[in-house]
Amino acid sequence: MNPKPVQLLAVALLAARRAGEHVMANLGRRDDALRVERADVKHKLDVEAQEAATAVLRAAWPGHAVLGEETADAPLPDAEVRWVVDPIDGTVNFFHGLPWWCCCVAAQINGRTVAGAVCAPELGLTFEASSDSPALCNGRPLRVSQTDDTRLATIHSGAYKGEPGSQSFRFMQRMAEIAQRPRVMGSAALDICMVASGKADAYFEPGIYLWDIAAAGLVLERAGGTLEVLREFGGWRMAALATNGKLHAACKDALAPLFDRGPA
Ligand code: LIP
Repeated sequence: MNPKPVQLLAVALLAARRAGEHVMANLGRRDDALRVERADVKHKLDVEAQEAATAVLRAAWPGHAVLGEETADAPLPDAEVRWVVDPIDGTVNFFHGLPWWCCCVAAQINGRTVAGAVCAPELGLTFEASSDSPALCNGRPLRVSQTDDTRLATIHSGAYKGEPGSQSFRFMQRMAEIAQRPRVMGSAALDICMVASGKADAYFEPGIYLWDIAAAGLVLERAGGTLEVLREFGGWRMAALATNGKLHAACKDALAPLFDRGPA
């Protein structure tokens, strides 16, 4: 018998908070990178924060599988419950001293996300949701915006970290063309949580990973929004569209022709 979604949520929150506490206790190590790449940063605190979150998950349910960004290439045990961890979403922001980053922990049962926690400790924000409980931010209910015209919408996006000046920009340009204003903030999870909060209207990224969006995606859905994977590219990488629901079809229609020219 699997744990109930609200039980999984309680542990997801604890794990995300522990990861965030570890990072906050080491803010003086912002430049302690393992590798500074052309379009990404691999940070020692990513590894350590994932270890802090995983310790909580293992203590609760040793038999569950844990998929973490820092160990994504490792073989995953066969288990009905899979935890999905992004220890620092917005690592490049963190490395540069920008507080717009978060720690994400989601629980999936047979591939369906049933609990999610997004903890942004430098912003003082914790987002949470389960399939049996509402989307909350710091304990207060969330609701998506009612914006139904993209020309009045803020649409967030991001660039795939695989290479600089990537193919992502043609997708970002298209979103900018239909939006009131585009936004590129550097954390997919926080972008999606802003849509859930009604403070953004849509988010799209042509090459994003499951750990970036799983927890925030449930928060969005429980706040009345829609998360859709438009393409899957293997290796947990996908093109994902998150909206307030009212803008979903218009955003999807605007993006469709671009996919015919190949992935980001
Ligand atoms: C980041 C995402 C962001 C994307 C970056 C990167 P990370 O995740 O949150 O939306 O544009 O390329 O993938 O690497 O900081 O966990």
